[in-house]
Amino acid sequence: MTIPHTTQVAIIGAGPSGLLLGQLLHKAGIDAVILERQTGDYVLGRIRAGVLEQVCIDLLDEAGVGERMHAEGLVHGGFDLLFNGQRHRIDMHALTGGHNVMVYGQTEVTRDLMHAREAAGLPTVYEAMNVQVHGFDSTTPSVTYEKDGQKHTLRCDFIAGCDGFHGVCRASVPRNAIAEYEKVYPFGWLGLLSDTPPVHDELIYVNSPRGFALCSQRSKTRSRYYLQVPLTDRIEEWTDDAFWQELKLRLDAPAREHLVTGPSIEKSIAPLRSFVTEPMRFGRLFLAGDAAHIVPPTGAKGLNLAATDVKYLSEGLIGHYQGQSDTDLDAYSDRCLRRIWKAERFSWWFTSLMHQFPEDSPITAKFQNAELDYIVHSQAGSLTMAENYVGLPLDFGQPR
Ligand code: FAS
Ligand code: PHB
Repeated sequence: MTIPHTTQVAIIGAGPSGLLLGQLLHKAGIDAVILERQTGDYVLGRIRAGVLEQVCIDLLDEAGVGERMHAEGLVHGGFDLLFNGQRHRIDMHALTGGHNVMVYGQTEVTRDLMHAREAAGLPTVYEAMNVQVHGFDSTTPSVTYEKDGQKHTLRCDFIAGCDGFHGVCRASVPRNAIAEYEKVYPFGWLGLLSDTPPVHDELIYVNSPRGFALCSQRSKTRSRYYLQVPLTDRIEEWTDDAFWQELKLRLDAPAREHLVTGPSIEKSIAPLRSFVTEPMRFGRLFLAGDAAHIVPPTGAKGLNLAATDVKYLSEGLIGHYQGQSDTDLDAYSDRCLRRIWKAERFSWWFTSLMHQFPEDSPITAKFQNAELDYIVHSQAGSLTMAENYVGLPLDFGQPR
């Protein structure tokens, strides 16, 4: 494939943000080139999110890549909270007037988007090295990169920084032009993927004196489990047997009896942080997804926030090219941040409610159990959990 040296939108990163943006722009007849530093297989090999909000599902449908998701994804109307040895179901479907979530792995979302891009013959440069962004404070930005030892320049109208938390785009913004808000949690999540049937037909979030655990899934035959572990833990220290043993110690009797263990096909430890960049626009450079914000995965918001950023950014770019109006582009950052901060607050709150913090005194566990007991026995408490988990409406709290 011949890679153009000029395009309308240069997208940095072929994760879900970059690929979804590329697909929505293509649908609107807007040219984009995606530059990705890894190989496609490497991107697919990163095991991450598992739960899609309705807003994300609708966007994937709008992008024309929802067919396999609807065929293979699992619609969940609720999830369980396990604390004090008791399991309680949050009935999201009933509480929110019919809203659900879809269990469909980020790997599959990414695969569907990659296949759609390939099928449309759209340009993606994998293993693009030393990507650098230039002139985004002018009307003629550009991106330079190296591929197979050759240096290239891509001239463009706009740059979409979809390059994740460790990307180059946010790092290229002058420090005096950006505010960064961060909270790092004193523990990590040890995740294990196994080709074993899920322990339950819905997710189980566990607050146990030994630490948080989560029983999730990817299909009826593939499960995803997480354990809270100290930041000092290394993956080499965790054998599969040690993982299953510890998980059982954090579950209730029914789950222990139903748990099917087996060899891990992936195992990794992820750090947890809350992080937000303000603003998300710098002239002709727009940050989207993990490039601009990170949530602790407890609330399953990371991928879903990325999708909303991309929705707002695609609307802004389409308005620029088709409607000759920059109103939506100018509103991009504020629209995203209004939604981002509410998801950040929910993710922080849910993380604080479910995890053991090293500095906590015994009274904190009492507070946590009291709050969980209130939530599961209060209509208002259960509703606040449910409406945040399924995702607030897109126009929630937006100025009229
Ligand atoms: P990504 O980080 O997915 O993609 C960015 C892409 O940019 C990558 O492919 C990277 O290689 C590329 N890139 C970076 N620097 C570059 C450069 N200089 N040049 C070119 N390309 C560059 N969310 C949930 O909802 N639930 C979860 O359980 C969950 N678990 C997670 C576990 C881990 C370990 C991590 C890191 C994140 C997790 N997340 C989870 C959040 C995750 O799903 C993100 O929200 C999602 O990947 C965001 O997608 P992107 O914004 O595309 O960023
Ligand atoms: C997952 O399946 O990876 C998953 C599900 C829900 C979460 C976090 C991760 O809150």
